[in-house]
Parts: sequence; structure tokens; C-alpha cells
Amino acid sequence: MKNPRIVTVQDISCVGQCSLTVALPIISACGVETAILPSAVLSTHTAGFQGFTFRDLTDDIPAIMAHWVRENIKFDAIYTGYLGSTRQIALVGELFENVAAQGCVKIVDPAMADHGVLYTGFDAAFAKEMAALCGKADVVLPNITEAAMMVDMPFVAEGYDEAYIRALMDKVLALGAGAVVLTGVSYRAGELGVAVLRRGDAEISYYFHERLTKNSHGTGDIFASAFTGALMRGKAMIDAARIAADFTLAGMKATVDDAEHWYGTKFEQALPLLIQALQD
Ligand code: PXL
Repeated sequence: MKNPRIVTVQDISCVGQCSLTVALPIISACGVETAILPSAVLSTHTAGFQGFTFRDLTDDIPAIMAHWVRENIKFDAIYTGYLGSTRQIALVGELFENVAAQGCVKIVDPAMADHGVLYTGFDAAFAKEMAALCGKADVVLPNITEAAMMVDMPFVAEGYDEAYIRALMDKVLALGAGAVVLTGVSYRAGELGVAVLRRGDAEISYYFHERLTKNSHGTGDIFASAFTGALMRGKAMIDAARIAADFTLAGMKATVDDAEHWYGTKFEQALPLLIQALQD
């Protein structure tokens, strides 16, 4: 697609290197025009800082959407990340109806949980609404925790087999999604990767890379943003997943030795690698 324009819906965490402060620079680096719809403004992200502020912007969304409709503003992709409330999830469903250009790719990262637990502020009702939104998407990008919560399967941290991963992915597709890109998959010690299954595929496609001993915060947002940018640059889904995974890993490697940088991932240092990967 020539000069695609996307809109991404997620919060502004002013400090903490996640959501819009990573999505904008990363998708711009991919050469893709990015409009934003902020879902909330927080002083920091919610994972580790105490006493953060949270301004829910749900009430602003209907007027923003109505203005875009009046101006006939439409997007080639709509990419959603962290959403602040269940009502907001319903409004994103309306956005899918109202501002999608012909062939618009709807990408949902159900950013709400990791390592078996929901992020602060979310509950089971939110996970249920998020599952419904995933059912309206062309591509969904859950980690294993998020997928398990949305399809009512147990979360298994490690030692699972391909049958478990396949069941998770089939159930996410059964929600109605067109494709699932599952992050954080590992069958062997020392490796970590991403699994891709599109509706109608016989087999899962995988991309694995080395597993670092330390996790960084915000990697789900970094992966989803780079995946979205690469997909809109015309890459096949598995190639977009590989490019995004390599970029995320490079950012983690830049962060791993810096104990003071606990709150985020130094993705900035890996941007040249992402730009290069999109030239190949
Ligand atoms: O990285 C996901 C994310 C996005 N936005 C906010 C968060 C988190 C994860 O903790 O707290 C506000």
C-alpha cells in the first residue's frame, strides 16, 4: 500500500516508555503516518510506580470520532493497545465501523496482563470485553496470559507443548479474529519466540530467538508497534513478526545491564536496526 495512514488508540503514560510514547516513534520509523487517539493520560505506567495519576479520556472519544466522520477522515489500519475502561472498548468497536478505509486492517493488542496476572486496574469483566473486541479484529497480538484469560483456559507458565499453544490460538480465532500472533512462546530452555496462525492455516508458523535471563517492561507495546509498522509496509505476517521480535530483543539487550532502567526498554538504540530490516 502506498503511503498508508493508521490510527493507534492507547494511553499516554507520560513517563515509562510504553503505549503511545513507543508506538509513535516506532511506527514513524517504519515510514508510516500515525494518527493517535489517546485513551487516558497517566503520569507514569502502572507497573512499579506508586501514586500515578490517571485521567480517563473515554468521554472525549465520541466527539473526536464524530469530527473525523464529518471530515471524512479514514484510516488504512486501526491499532489498539492499552485501553482504560470497558466503555472505551465498546467505543473502539464503533471506531472500527466509522473510520475504517476500504480494506482497513484492524489490529488489537489486548494489553491487560502478563506473567499470569492482570495489570493494576483491570478485572475479569474487562478481559471479557477485550475478548469481544478481539473477535472484531483482523489480527490480535496477545501474550500467553492474555490469550488464556480471554478464552478461559488455564495459564501455563512453562513446560507446555504445542497442543496447548494450538488450543489457545484456535480458541482466539474462534472469538472471530482473522489471525493471532502469540508472543512469549517457548518450547525449549534458552529460546523464546512468536507463533502466527491465520484463519484457515493448517500449521502454526514460528519465529524463535534467544531468551534473555531478564525481562524488560513495555516489550509487548514495542513488539506490537513494530509489527504494525512492518505489516503496513507490506511485509507478510510472519516476516513482520520476525522483524518486530528481532527489534524488541535488540532493545532488551541494550537495557539488560542497566539496573536503573527498570521501568522500560531502550528501544531507541535499536531503531536503526528496524529501519534497516524494512529495507531488506
Ligand atoms: O505496556 C502496557 C501498558 C500500557 N499502559 C499502561 C500500563 C501498561 C503496563 O503496565 O500500565 C498505563
